[in-house]
Amino acid sequence: MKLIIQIPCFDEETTLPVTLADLPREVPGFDTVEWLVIDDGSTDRTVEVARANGVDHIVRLTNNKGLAAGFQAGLDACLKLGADVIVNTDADNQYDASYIPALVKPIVEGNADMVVGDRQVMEIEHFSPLKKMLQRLGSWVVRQASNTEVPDTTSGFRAYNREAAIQMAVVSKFTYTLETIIQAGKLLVATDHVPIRTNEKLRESRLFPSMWAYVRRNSVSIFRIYTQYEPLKVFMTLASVIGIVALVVWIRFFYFYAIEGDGAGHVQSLILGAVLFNASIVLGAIGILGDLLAGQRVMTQRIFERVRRVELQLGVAPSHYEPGTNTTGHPATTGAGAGGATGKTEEREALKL
Ligand SMILES: Nc1nc2c(ncn2[C@@H]2O[C@H](COP(=O)(O)OP(=O)(O)O)[C@@H](O)[C@H]2O)c(=O)[nH]1
Ligand SMILES: [Mg+2]
Repeated sequence: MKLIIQIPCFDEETTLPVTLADLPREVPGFDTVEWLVIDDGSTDRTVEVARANGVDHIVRLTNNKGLAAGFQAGLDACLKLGADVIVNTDADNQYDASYIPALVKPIVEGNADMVVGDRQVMEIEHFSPLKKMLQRLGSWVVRQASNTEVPDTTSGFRAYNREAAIQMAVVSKFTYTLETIIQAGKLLVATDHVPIRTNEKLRESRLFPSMWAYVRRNSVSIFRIYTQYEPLKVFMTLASVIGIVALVVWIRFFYFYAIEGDGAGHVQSLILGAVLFNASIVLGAIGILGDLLAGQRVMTQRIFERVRRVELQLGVAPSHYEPGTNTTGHPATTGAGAGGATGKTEEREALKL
């Protein structure tokens, strides 16, 4: 059994050594534990630092593509490098790496496909009350949309087994944390969570430079993801609310028209009711279209999953891959398809190109 610990990085030369120093090389249930750094177009010495600290694998994106894309590229590479389980952690050493064995335990025991580390946000001192509140609201919305019980949905400390990783297809640009949970809830992925601890803060969040950025980006993400996955619920609710207002306005008009005999003085209500009724119909139609698109998306995702399985079977090499410096104890490029040029040749042969 092989565990790969992946770390998405963007300009992390200062904190990466601290994070790597804490990572385990042995975890119960695994024969090998390897480290993979995803360098998302860093302009500092992240890659050199990663090499100097003995990482096994590097995925080096040419320019900055954002955390969600980096995360997805990492998962893909880990699968192609033959990982049975993938752990994701942050480069700023936010998560206490000594909890990795606890994080992977439900997977090793066969009770979960994906495990999310629960930071028990309410107890983190350096989180402001507003951040805690948003965190709770966001987590609640995600639980509603995903039918899972994950308490800390924005936690980046995660473990995925092969099956879970193969099924994940993140399209959000900005966050993968919320979307992967919703997908897990909708796909054949069993989700669990374990309590974990966080370390002292080493630096400010890069993803959210200010509280306002945190509020804005998280609200937009939650709204977008929720409407993407539950369009019928969102638009039908809106349509019903507006439809009811339209009815109330119309009833008011008919009251004056039929009972008081003064319809002419209340034409505005008639017009307003018609406009609202129209809006309600349009929203309902958007809900139906959204639902059709969501259905299409599930089909596309299933196809994507199968393409991935075929790729893994063929041994297609990971893209943007560079071997790291750790060669002690195991060849760094074991696993299906690893090894740059050779992998590519096999892939071409297999595809008869
Ligand atoms: N791939 C990638 N990773 C990023 C980017 N921005 C931040 N990260 C990584 O995402 C993780 C979390 O970032 P951080 O700034 O600590 O945000 P926090 O989760 O709010 O604390 C760290 O490992 C960062 O290196 C980015 O643009 N691309
Ligand atoms: Mg952080």
